[in-house]
Amino acid sequence: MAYEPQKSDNFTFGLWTMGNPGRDPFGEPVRKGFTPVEMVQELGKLGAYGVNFHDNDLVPFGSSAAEQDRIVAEFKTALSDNGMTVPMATTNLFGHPVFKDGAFTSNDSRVRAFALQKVMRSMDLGYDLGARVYVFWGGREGAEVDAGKDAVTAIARMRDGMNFLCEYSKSQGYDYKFALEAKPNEPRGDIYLPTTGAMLGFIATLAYPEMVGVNPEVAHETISGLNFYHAVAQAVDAGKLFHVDLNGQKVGRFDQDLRFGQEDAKNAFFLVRLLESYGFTGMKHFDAHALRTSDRADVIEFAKGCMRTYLILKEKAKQFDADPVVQEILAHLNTSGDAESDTLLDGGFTKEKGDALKSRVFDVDALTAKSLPYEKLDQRTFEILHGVA
Ligand code: GLT
Ligand code: MN
Ligand code: MN
Repeated sequence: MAYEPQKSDNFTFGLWTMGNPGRDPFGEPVRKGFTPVEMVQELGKLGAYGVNFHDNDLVPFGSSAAEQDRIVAEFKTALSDNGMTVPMATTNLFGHPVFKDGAFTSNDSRVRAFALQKVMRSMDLGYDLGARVYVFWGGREGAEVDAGKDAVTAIARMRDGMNFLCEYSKSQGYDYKFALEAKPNEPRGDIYLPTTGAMLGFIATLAYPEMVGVNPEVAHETISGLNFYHAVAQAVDAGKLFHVDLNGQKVGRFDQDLRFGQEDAKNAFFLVRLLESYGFTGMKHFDAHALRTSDRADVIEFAKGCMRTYLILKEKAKQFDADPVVQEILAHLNTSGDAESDTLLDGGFTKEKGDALKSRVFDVDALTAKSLPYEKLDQRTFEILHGVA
């Protein structure tokens, strides 16, 4: 069947995605969320590769060691019975009231220490279940009242936390890769390190930058009107795209976490084309949930839709790249220039090249006159996306 997910597609879902019961800040749950075991069963049938979890998605906060052992054993059985894996794990450092003013960035060193303890324990749990990517989404690491927290100190505390945990990972012999997930706001008024680009800058300041990359999310960049395709491109260029959170989002709304491709199909298309053409081998994680209006049957349709949309866009990317009109325009756009300029630009600066370039005379009118048929290209893109031959 066309667009049927395969294990090799590396599609994953967080336990909190199909587990979402449709609660929002204004209303109570509308459905019974899928339990971890139910999710593993359903997603196994649909062809997903695995599931990801926060410590407390699987083991409720405050569980005893015996309860944890029982839950984990049952979960492991479900994973192996359904051919599913856990490629990524993370820590819930936002749900419990103790983290109401942040975890790593809390002004209270006891809260910061408790956060580290929670992450270390959760890293142990995740590693035991097979996770090799560890995500950090600092949902509460922010402020509404900047008078209360020094923002420079907050970033330094974030760095101390990450460095501590890198050391912990190394000391345990874990080969975790850490993936930092940015978000500009929600649940805090402002969250520190609000974009993927900010995260990339922060990573360069860490003690073990090679261990740490990013986990960009469509919705998080889109909320503030940024171009997600561009954000991911920068992560790819930096060799830092360790994981990606796919979903849908309208600019300027609350964090909608919609089905992948539900909004802005063109941006989703360029994203998929980017991931495919640059050979992204990590997990494509659908960090989304079904609409509050959905019942459980519709939640299954939501999960199928996320994966199906990706596969449709992957096929569209192939069509786009093979399309004669697109090829002709791209060839025109990319074959301009001349040998003299190529020689000057290739290999970087030398004193001779600098001198030659400074004295070169350009025919600026000719450069300006080159046609840029972007109207035609964008229309063709639209037609390919909408199935017009
Ligand atoms: C939460 C958030 C997501 C993060 C998850 C990982 S939790 O659902 O909205 O974007 O990826 O902590
Ligand atoms: Mn989100
Ligand atoms: Mn996410």
